[in-house]
Amino acid sequence: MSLNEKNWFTEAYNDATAFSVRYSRKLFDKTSEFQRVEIFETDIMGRVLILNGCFMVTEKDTFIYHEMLVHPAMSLIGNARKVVIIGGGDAGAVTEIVKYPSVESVILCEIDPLVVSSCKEYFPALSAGLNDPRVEVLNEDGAAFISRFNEEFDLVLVDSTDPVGPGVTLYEIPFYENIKRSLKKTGAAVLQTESPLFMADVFSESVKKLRNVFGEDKANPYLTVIPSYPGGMWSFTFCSESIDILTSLPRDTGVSTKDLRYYNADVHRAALALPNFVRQLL
Ligand code: AAT
Repeated sequence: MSLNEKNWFTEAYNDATAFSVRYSRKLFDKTSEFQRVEIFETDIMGRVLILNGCFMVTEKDTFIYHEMLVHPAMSLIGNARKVVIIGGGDAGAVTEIVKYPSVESVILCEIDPLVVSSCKEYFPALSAGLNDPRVEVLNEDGAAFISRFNEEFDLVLVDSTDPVGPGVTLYEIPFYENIKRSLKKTGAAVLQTESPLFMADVFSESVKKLRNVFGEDKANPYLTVIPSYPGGMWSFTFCSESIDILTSLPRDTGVSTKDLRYYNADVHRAALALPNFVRQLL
């Protein structure tokens, strides 16, 4: 097989590295006021969602991302009732959250309605959680939305794009301060904080800003592996005034990890182990 054959979709990470997937069909290609949304059918990665030229979802590995975004925090909070997801218009995070019987309301605040509508059509299993009556979808800038609340939410998830275009405000200190204010004292936030290997600066800056806002020992990254994201090694950062992710144990939530494909108590513990080069970035 050669890269010169046609139908390769390539995400260029920079001038010298890229990730390519060969597709059998292009299913969708529209441009909203925020970004270009493309969906391809591929043999190996399943359907893939590309926003502005970057892989956001592949059917092959997106379960790792969404399970690791949602379940560590939900297991530690134990009885989360009110949840907000900022970004995440593919609704994969919503679909994981609605598995919890304790959840009473989920707000999905995705700036771009085109992402939600296209994913509903082309990723029906991933976005199935949108049919749950507890879920409300808002099309608004997540930074503006979260600035309006005071001690309201048990969990805020930031399932955002990289710090370009509409995603820029989601990497700034005022946004982090507003998340903290919107959380109940017993609540937590989890943010996707990029690749410590390929986006070391963004990772390092984000965690430092979060520690600045929440407290030095109250914002802690954990790691997983997402093959379709730059560098493969991926980080999330857990922030909470009252729950210490480094010492707390997962609680009984009514969701059995036997029904999940990635997350379990051993994976939870292992995800907190940080390699030396990652520690040095903090
Ligand atoms: N679930 C994995 C997919 C994503 S997509 C992130 C979403 O954030 C996009 O749909 C984008 O429209 C939305 N978004 C961007 N900026 C804002 C904003 N200011 N307010 C609300 N939503 C926003 C995450 C991929 C992770 C990175 C991969 N490299």
